[in-house]
Amino acid sequence: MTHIVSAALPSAFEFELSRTALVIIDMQRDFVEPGGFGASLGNDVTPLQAIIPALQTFLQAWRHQGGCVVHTREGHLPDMSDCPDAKRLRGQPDLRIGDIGPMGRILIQGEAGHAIVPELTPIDGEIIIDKPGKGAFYATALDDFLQAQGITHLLFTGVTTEVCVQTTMREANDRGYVCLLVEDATDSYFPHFKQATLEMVRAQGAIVGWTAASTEVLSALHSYASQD
Ligand code: TIU
Repeated sequence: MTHIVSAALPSAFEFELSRTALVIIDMQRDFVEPGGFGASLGNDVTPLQAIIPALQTFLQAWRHQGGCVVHTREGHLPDMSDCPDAKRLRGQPDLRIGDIGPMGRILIQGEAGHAIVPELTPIDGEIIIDKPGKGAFYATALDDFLQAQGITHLLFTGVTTEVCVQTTMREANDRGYVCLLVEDATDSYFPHFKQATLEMVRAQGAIVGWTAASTEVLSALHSYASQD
């Protein structure tokens, strides 16, 4: 069954549900709630919470259709052996990675801040990729998992648009996946960075991928062009 997102930019985007995964990047308390990693960097994190309802609606519809779902979480082992000094020591954050904050140790696996927000909690059968980097393919089994599932197309959502989402989308593009970024299901601490990312991924005939609103993808999901 081929679904067509006619309103996608820069052109119509086609996908088959059985070969497409919804990738939800780093919807963790550490990025969207006060007291976490995002806030420690000096960001106002609350605007990011605005995408949760659209993302939740999209996730529920995708689940209902039986689509593959991948959740990612950025974070480090408690002994921080997977956190390079180049990452831990940069900048002048209020709290560094590994320091104790109001949601536990910043960006450390198993801590309260590392958890995915309750509205988007993974359910049985959905894979969770724990990643030490910004890109979800670096030092993870994501590519192997997607290959084993026969996945060729990825729908990207989550935070932040120009950091972990864009990095992962570029990694995916180079690995041969056809990518679409869901415009209202991703956000940045910097609105102009989000806008720039949307524009740069779809420029030059979708040099990195396509973009579309969640409602456009969902209406394509509920209709199809042809039946195999
Ligand atoms: N700081 C920031 O904008 N983002 C990250 O560090 N990680 C993710 O984007 N998930």
